[in-house]
Amino acid sequence: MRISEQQYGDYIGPYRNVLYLCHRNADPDAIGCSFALSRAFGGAIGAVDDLSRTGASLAEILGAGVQINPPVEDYDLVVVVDTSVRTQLGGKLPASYALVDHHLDEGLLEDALFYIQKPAKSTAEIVWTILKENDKKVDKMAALGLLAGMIADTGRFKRATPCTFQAAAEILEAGGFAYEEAQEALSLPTNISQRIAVLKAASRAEVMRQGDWLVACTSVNSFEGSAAMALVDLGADVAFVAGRHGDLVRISARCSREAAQRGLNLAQILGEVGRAHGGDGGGHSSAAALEAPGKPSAILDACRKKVFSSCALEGPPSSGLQCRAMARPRDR
Ligand SMILES: [Mn+2]
Repeated sequence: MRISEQQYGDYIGPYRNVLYLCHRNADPDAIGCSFALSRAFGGAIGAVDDLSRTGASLAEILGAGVQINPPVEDYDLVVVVDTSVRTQLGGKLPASYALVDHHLDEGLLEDALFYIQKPAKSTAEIVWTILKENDKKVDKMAALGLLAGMIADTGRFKRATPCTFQAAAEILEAGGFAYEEAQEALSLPTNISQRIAVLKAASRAEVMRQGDWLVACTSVNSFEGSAAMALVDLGADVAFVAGRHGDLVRISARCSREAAQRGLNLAQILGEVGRAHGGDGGGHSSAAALEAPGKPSAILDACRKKVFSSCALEGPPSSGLQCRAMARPRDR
C-alpha cells in the first residue's frame, strides 16, 4: 500500500524492533537515509553482503553501526531503503517488509506492507520530507548523512532538480554544518585498483556506432559502475560494463544526459534483459544495473541490441545508418 511521507510515523509507530535494510554494495544514499530514519524513529541498520567504499566511509563518519547480513527474521519489521529490485537483496528479503525508495521499478511494491516510492533524484530527498512532515528534529549527523546521499546520487548536483536544491538548503540549515563537510565525507583517496579497473575497461571497450550515437561495451571484474561512468565521460552516449561475480554476471550501464532526454531508459532495458536471462535489473533511466547468470558477452550483446532498437536513439543527428563496429578489442 502506498502511503504519504506524512503517514510514515503512524505506520512505523506500532513496530518496536525495526531494521533499516540497505541494498548490496550500499551507497551513501542508502546509508545516510537508513541512519537518519533510525535516528528519528528508532531501529537498527543493516546491509546485504557489503558496503560500497564511499558507503563504508560515510558509515564510519556518521558512527552508523551497520550490520552485514543481519538476521532479518529477528525484527518486527524490515524497512528496505533505496532499493527497487529483489536481486539487490540477494534473497535476504523477509516476507513482511516496508519500502522507502526513489527508483522507477515496481518489483518490490506489490508485496510491501506499505511503501513510499517517488521518482526523486535521491532517497534522501524523500527521507527529508518524511522527517519534516513528522516533526522530527534532525541532528547534525543525520543531516550530514542525508546531504552526503544527495550529493552522491545527483553526481554532485549535476542531475539535481529544484527540489534537490531546496531540500539541500534546508538540511544544511538544520544540520548547522558547512557544505564542504558533506563533500569531504564523500571524498576518498584515489584507489589504485579502481583506476586500473577503469583504464582496463576503457582499453578493452568495443564501440558501436548508429548514426551519431556511440555505444561502448566492455568487461572488467570490479568497479563496473565507475568504469561505465568514465566511458560516458570519455564520449560514449551509452556504456555497458560487465563483470563476473561468482555464477552471476553484473552489468552496470550509464548514458549521457542527451540520450536520457531522448527517452532512453536504461532501467527498463536492464530490467528486460536481466529477466530474459533469468535474473533482474533496474535503477534509473541514465544509470542502471542488472544481475543474471550467463555469459558476459551474450548479455552485453542483448543490452546493446535493445539500445539500438530503442526509438530513443532514432532520428537526427543522422539517422538510418547501419550499426558498425568502430573498434575491436585486441585482447579478446
Ligand atoms: Mn539512491
